[in-house]
Amino acid sequence: MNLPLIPAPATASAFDETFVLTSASGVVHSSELAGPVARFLEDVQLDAGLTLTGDSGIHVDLGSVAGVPPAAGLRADGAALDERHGVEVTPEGVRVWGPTPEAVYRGLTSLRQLISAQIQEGTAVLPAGRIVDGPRFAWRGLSLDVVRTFHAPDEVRRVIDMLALYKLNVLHLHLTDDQGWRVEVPSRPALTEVGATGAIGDRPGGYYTQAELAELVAYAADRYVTVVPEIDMPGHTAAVFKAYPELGPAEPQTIDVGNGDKLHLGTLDPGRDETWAFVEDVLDAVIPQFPRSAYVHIGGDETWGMADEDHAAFVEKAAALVRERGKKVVGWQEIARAKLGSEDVVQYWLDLDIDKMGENPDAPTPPEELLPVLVEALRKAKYDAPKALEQGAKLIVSPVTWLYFDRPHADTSADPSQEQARERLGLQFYGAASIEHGISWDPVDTLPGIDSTDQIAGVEAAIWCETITSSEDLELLLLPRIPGLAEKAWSHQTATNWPEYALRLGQQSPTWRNRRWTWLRSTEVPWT
Ligand code: TNX
Repeated sequence: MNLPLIPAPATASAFDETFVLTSASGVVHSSELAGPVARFLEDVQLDAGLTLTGDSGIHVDLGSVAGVPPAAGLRADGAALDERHGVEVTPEGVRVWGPTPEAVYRGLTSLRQLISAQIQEGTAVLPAGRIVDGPRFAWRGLSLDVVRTFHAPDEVRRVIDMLALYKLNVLHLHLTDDQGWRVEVPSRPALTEVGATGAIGDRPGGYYTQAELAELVAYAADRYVTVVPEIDMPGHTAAVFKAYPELGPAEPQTIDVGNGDKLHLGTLDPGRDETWAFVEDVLDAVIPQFPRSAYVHIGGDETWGMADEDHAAFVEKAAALVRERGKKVVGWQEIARAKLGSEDVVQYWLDLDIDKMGENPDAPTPPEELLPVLVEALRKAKYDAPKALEQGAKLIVSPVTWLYFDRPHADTSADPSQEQARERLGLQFYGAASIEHGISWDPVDTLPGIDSTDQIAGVEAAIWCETITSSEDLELLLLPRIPGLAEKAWSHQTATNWPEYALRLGQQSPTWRNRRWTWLRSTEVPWT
């Protein structure tokens, strides 16, 4: 059955009847569901131009759901909440139910998608049927680089809207990097006064004030999305050294990588007391700004030129400081080279196999001067995820091959005016990837050492913004890839059939048009 739903539901059955929804319809609900229902009404208006003014037709209630397995993995908010839900359409009306307001919100999200796909002149003829659904993984996210290009709060809200529409529930904000520092730390004012001023090349810098972040976190929470902060350390800290040179190397070194961007070789030094006073100040200021997140992401990636023992010492101490503050630790896969606890989470990203690169004629070639650095990084990276699993940590699956949305698009656009941006966007040395490629994999098969969903905390894509200069650029790489991420992170089916998926994907375009989102109008997808 081809319901216009992404991600595909766990179970769905259809009857030969319909229910006709018009602006005279409305939602009947109890007071504890007022939040999800208000969101739904607003979203149906924005997605489909339908204002529901009545008080009958859709019944929403708290009720238990059976028949779908519980989600595997970890929730970023640390809560034990159930997202399983049911949606039933009969000729008499629609019923949406689940054991928690969040579960009901996910069910109402399916209903939103059904309405948008069926609406014509203010009337949605919904096919009768019954959906019982729930996620495969509890952590379903997107990591957003707000450093290389600073994205204003309004743009971040658009991204949160995209995540929520596809039942994704984590926005991982990469808040700090070499090119800029984007979060306020009142005890260290130079981080934002000096460290926030730049981005890549001559792009404007910026940062989120505490008030702006509070609004973003609340906006996300209203949509059942948890914002997880990343403070990247001990590498990727050139913006820290710009603000506080005494924390950095005496002579900071860089390698030019083109496009106005540089690789920075300096790292924070775990042997210096000033380093730890700084890290504590940062954690004390940042953690309270993300009250819903049970985790702090400490980065830990690409510490070019740092001795392995120093890196491990840094990670172990930084992780201990996070745990002391009542939060759990997540970090890029390199943190697995340190001693971890079983509650720590490791984000597996580097699935490029250096030994296989020479065998593949299509494999991209990295810039010459970066080659030695990359070769060394990739050789060590092979052991990270296995080491994490050995230590009892769970993995967030974010492999470059499948989930780096800063790969160029291989699909051409049906809109010739998009072709120039398409060719310019994404890091060329990753090689271009098609939308079909993006759904041709399964999270459990991404690493030889993973043989069960129990080893996986969740699934997260990453969008790095070296090549992105505007919101349109950002959205052109995010869409239509975000629905594919949701299909892999939520849906229990381990193989997705491309022609069937492409039909469902094509049915998303009316909503995207109404929302004024930019997306790659791939010639491979039958957009409606
Ligand atoms: C590697 S992924 C990085 C980022 C870059 C990205 C480009 C990771 C943990 N570090 O600093 O932006 O590659 O795709």
